[in-house]
Amino acid sequence: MAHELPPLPYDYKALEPYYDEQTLHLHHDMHHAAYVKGLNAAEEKVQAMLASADFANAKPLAKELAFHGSGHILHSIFWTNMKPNGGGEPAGALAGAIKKSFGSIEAFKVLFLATTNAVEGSGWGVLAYRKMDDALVVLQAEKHENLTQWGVTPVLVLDVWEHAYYLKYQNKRPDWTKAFMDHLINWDDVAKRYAAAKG
Ligand code: MN3
Repeated sequence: MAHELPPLPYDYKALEPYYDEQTLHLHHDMHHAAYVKGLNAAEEKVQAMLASADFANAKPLAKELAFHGSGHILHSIFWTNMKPNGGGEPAGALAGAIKKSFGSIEAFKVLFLATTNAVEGSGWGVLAYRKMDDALVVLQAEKHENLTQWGVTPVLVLDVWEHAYYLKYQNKRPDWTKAFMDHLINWDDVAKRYAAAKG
């Protein structure tokens, strides 16, 4: 079954002025679409490899699966992590879990933004749930797939590839990440993802 580009849960203009319509079009319609296409192509090539019993391309295909697969998954989370008139504070079980893992909501926000702003080159800031010890962890992803831990479920992701913010924010990455936290973050979606990951 081929993967499909999920539609945005809001209009392309809905996140203005903090996330501009042009960037959203390019980011969703071109960049995310390319990861979906890349993942489908890689999975087809794996099937062809299995059918042919010629495994010469096993290594590059594994890399493509990791890169395009992670790109598709992270962007699919990212769109729903934003909403018009977002921001504010988390509530309920998610707020309790954040306080347990990071001390306070404010401390989490500072850590998450510092971690995200410090990504070298293209990547993401990630808040993930780790079932092993019932903890939340803040991680970076370089590109889409490097620097993760095994066995964590991302619940909040913030894209800091230049394609995510350069048209509007240019080199001011911290302005983009602050706008995301203050005006776009959809805590209800993060809470839903946290509850699902916790199971
Ligand atoms: Mn992106």
